[in-house]
Amino acid sequence: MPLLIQNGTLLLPEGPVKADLRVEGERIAQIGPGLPAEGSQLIDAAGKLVFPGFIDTHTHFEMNQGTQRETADNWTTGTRAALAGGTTCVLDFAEPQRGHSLASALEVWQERAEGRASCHYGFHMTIKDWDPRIRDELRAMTAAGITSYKVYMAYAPMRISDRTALEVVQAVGEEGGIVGCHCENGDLVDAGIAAMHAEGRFGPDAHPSSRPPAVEAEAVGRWLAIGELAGYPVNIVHLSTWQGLEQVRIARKRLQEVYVETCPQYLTLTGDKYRLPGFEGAKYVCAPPLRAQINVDALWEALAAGEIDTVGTDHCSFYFNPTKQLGEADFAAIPGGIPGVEHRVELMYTYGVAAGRITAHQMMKALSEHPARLFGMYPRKGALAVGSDADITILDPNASRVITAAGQVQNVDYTPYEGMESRCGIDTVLLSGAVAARGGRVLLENRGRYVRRGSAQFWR
Ligand code: DUC
Ligand code: ZN
Repeated sequence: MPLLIQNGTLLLPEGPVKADLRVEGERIAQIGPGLPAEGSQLIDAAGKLVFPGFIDTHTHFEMNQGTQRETADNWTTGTRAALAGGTTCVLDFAEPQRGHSLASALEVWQERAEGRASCHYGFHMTIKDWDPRIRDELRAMTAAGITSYKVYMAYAPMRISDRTALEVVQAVGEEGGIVGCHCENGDLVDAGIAAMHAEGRFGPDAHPSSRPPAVEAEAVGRWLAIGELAGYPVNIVHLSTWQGLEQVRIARKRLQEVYVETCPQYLTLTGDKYRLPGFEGAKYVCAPPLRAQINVDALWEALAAGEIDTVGTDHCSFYFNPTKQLGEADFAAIPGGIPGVEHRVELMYTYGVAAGRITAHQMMKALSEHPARLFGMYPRKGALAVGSDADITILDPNASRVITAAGQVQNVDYTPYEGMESRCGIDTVLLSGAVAARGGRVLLENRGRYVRRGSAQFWR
């Protein structure tokens, strides 16, 4: 039976409009005021905001940071939490083992996700090794719908040289894809950790001191130089500092095309968390680390000014007990990463839209349209438009609640957002035309499908 969403404020590509929207099968069939109700199942969206399903550009489900360091959320629990929180599609990072092919990673990730995912999904591919064999695999990756990649400037087992980064950006650019970079200078991080140890600092409060803003800003500047020399647009993942942002501004002044992602944690939390009593600070250990308030303000301003393009979570959940506690004697051994896939939409609405920092339309762009464009899914996803997939999130701006670990769907024993206010509710989530979640409760599981993505669609 067709489904009619009535009287909502629809976040269309051109702006918010009060209208109705009809879904037939898995697609949006009609948009307009006063659509006839006959023969349709009705959803009353009066007073609510109707968004194209939100896309999380950055998750790590079933990721392993070494023995006993498996993430708490797997594909079943992570995508269930995403859906409960209003996210209808996630882009997760597939990672080949060192010396293994990209195809092997794709196969593993497909196997893990297929039949278990409750929201739609695609994969970015991580490049750790670079040789003619991997280079030759890019064509097959494009055919399989993988058009985005990630390289690391930090982490000993992953980081690549600047020369390799240049070659990767060129090769992926020729394929019509985009490369994102984890911008932290790995050598300086190693030096920072060693300096903390030399000072006898082994607790979580040493974590941000070991990788200060300059470590990110230097890497952002270098990454942008690499992008400029390669002659293709590049992406920066999880930007966390105003100094890094300044590097982006310099690059854009020279007319370089660069895209930027930040995360809810860098927009809503600060580095004070690392000074919580006992080992509590470990809950917030992620890389890059949480920063001082000046960065939070700068990132919001940049989002409002259209300088930041996407907001993904970097969801990488580890149990506090026992996993984070593996680093009790040394902050450098705390598995890095925090959960967020379930709370991103509420946080962005509450601390962005309801707080007057960004508009609902800007939120739609950063969480839905831009991810779909940059990662080759637009307008099938990321738009309320006739013919687009009926992945739809209806948000109630009159609801409120307090975020707690006790009330969460994601499979982890804490949330970094414990006790924070949410000034909205995830009312109804449609996945491919079916009501899949309501009021934060998942109604339909395992309906997620792989999204075969096309070329990046650049707009800058
Ligand atoms: N940062 C984290 O904190 N965890 C996973 C990967 C990353 O870049
Ligand atoms: Zn990440």
